[in-house]
Amino acid sequence: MQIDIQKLKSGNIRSLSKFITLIESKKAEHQKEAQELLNEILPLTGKSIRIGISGTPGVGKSTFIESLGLLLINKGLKVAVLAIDPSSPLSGGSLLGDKTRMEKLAQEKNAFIRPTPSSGNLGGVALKTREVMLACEAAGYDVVLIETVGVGQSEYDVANIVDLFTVLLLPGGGDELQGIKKGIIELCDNIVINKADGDNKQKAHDTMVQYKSALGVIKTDRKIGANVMMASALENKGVTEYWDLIEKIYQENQEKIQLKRKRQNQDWLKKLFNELLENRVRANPSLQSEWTKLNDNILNEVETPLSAANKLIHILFNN
Ligand SMILES: Nc1nc2c(ncn2[C@@H]2O[C@H](COP(=O)(O)OP(=O)(O)O)[C@@H](O)[C@H]2O)c(=O)[nH]1
Ligand SMILES: [Mg+2]
Repeated sequence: MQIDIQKLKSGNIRSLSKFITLIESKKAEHQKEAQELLNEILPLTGKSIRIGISGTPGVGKSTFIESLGLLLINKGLKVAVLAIDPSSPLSGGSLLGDKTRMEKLAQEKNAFIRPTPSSGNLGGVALKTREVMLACEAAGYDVVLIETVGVGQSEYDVANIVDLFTVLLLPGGGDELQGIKKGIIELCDNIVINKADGDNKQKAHDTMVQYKSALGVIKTDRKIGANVMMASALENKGVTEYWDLIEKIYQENQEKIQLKRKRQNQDWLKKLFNELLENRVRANPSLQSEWTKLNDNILNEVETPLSAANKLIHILFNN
């Protein structure tokens, strides 16, 4: 596939779309080509603000992203929205009232909205999303917003490709009620109590106060911010305040953000090495037959697990 990097760099949508198709292709030759191109564009990447937006389905992620996106466009910024495809079987099909299409934002020429496949092979959901994010950065997007599906392991993976991770919550209701794992709250940088409108305003305020005290006790060096605010994505309230806060966090934490990105890269290297190794192990027939034999030995208690594991390593590395 012919992709002109100069054109990509100038923000040509056709080149960007072609590049993304290449990144998402399952064909080995395309993957190789995509990796070569990604290496080539690396110097053009890293300049965007990378934000993950998470929260249970229906909480208002897409509506919030659309409001935020329009705000950013008005500020003269180019915005890419990568939505982990909610219509996939993984998330149980699309939901009633889903605003995934973000119709108003989609009409803006400085907005690029793209669903990313939610079933990944290598690296899970987030690897492809990360590569698409890099392609968008090379094409000059200033902000990349990633909408997650709101459930499961993919949340953790997405948190590990963005600079700041925001969780949207509904007014009232405990964590379990909202289907939010405690771990997600622990790794997020911002909590936004959405739908703080109509009869829900007071409830939203109470929820905000509760989470403020909960966040205060969580300390981890992976977090950059720790703040809780209210918003109404529907009425476009609190969105400006949210962005002001993000900008402030960026200005004050440049070093931390760069360090976080380096750590993420190292985590990815480790994760991908382990996955590739496992794939090779699975594809190695002599190892597989030996594995079955040694497994029997262990079950029959004629050999220790360490002795068996060492034999497998010998086969794998020929020594
Ligand atoms: N009242 C109210 N409704 C909202 C708000 N944000 C989103 N919604 C509605 O909630 C439903 C789900 O929104 P959507 O953005 O698709 O949620 P997502 O699944 O998290 O992406 C839609 O009917 C929205 O109109 C809000 O701030 N206030
Ligand atoms: Mg959505």
